[in-house]
Amino acid sequence: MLKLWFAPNTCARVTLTALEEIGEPFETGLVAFMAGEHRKPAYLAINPAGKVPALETPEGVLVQTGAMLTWLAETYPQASLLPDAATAFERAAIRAEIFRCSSDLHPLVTRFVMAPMISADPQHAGAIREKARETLLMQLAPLDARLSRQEWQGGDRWSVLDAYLAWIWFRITGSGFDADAFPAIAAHHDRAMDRPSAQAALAREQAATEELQQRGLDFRPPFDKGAKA
Ligand SMILES: N[C@@H](CCC(=O)N[C@@H](CS)C(=O)NCC(=O)O)C(=O)O
Repeated sequence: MLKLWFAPNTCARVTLTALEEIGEPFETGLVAFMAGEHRKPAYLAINPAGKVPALETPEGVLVQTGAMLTWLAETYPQASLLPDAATAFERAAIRAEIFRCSSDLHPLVTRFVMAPMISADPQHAGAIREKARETLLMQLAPLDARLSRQEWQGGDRWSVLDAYLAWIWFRITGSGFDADAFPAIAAHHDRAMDRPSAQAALAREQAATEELQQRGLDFRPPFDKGAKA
């Protein structure tokens, strides 16, 4: 059986949503950041990078959200996790959207949300956050334009690309990014979170959050505004 290592509110939500969308039974393992579990040998044996998510599969452990999503999409084609693609170019264009989320947007999310953790000098946090905000404005503009013309990232059908963008939007608006700047992305986020697989992922996160709270290990990022998921 598949096992996803995760923590609530993190990018692991995207893979969690993909697994819920597939609908096959899977296990989860909760990583308590506040207890430093992601830096302890037991978890480093699963992902030596000390990050979530990590997916245990019958063939071995997969790390990197984009790798997990493409593996799940190929392994469970009936779930149609990614947009249809008939040619090598179309498949590459879909990977470009995954890389956009994992390589361009996610690092900006980290800088915007976790600015005090990026530099050893706390005085740099404001500048880091502002630069990330400016770059996010530039990078999200074409996505807002696209989503004002079409319902989903891939066209007229939901895919995990939508779950990925919805997580990015949740994270930055939860940290004070102006949601009014991109009304089409804001509306897309709400559509994406209405999906039963997204709601099921949130329910698992909620249970994990309650477990962490009971252990006194609930994690809130520095600029958390408590945005709705
Ligand atoms: N490129 C990785 C990024 C994973 C990542 O940065 N995960 C964050 C949570 S969103 C994490 O585990 N951070 C803890 C740390 O870096 O100490 C992916 O796409 O899966």
